[in-house]
Amino acid sequence: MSVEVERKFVCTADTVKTLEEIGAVFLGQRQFCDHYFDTPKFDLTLRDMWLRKRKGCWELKCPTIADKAGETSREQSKAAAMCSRYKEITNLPEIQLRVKEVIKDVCEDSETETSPSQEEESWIIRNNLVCFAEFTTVRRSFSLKEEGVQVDLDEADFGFHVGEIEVLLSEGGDVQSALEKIERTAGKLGLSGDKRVEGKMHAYLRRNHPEHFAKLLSEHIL
Ligand code: TPP
Repeated sequence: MSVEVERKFVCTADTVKTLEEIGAVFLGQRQFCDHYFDTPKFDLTLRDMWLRKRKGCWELKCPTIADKAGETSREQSKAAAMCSRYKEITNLPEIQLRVKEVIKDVCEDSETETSPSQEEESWIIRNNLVCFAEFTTVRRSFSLKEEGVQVDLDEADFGFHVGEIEVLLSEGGDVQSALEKIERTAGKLGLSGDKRVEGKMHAYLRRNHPEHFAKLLSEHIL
């Protein structure tokens, strides 16, 4: 399990040039389609849990325990406020356990022998999970090697662009130093502004599920 610390930013026509100027190395471009799942009552996302299938693999993003990352100064608090921190779980049995903690299986497990893909399918059905969002992203990735920071420039197929500065930590890793690396990178990129920038899912829900979007906003999840 890893923890992703990231700051989203508005990507402009100059971003790639600036990345080159500050010595970022282009890692490549890839394309992926995300399918996000939840119950019809949105039991997962209303708990800030984001279950998706990307390139055939299941991933669950869920909140880290509410730690304050030991912020001691105003600058540190501001850096933390600009960033999000999520646990990323990619091990399917662990994902199924986490989901089960939230949603009690609607039907009992069947006794019949099933293949892994059938088991996956029946897990989705048992938990009444449905796909509520599907979109494709073209991602260009850059690395700032000396900082251990990755910068992704995402273009979603519904006409939305966003940049992300991110650091991946193993569980229990140094969040404060990750925040500092992100803050330094944001400075090098000349990012100003002290408001969080919305992500792809934010923009997708605003357009496609306005009622659910409003509910997530009122619960301070988005
Ligand atoms: N990002 C911010 C800045 N605030 C939030 N409350 C969330 C995300 C909530 N959230 C956590 S994971 C997730 C969402 C909507 C699903 C998409 O994650 P995102 O980091 O936007 O996409 P990725 O870079 O993993 O493709």
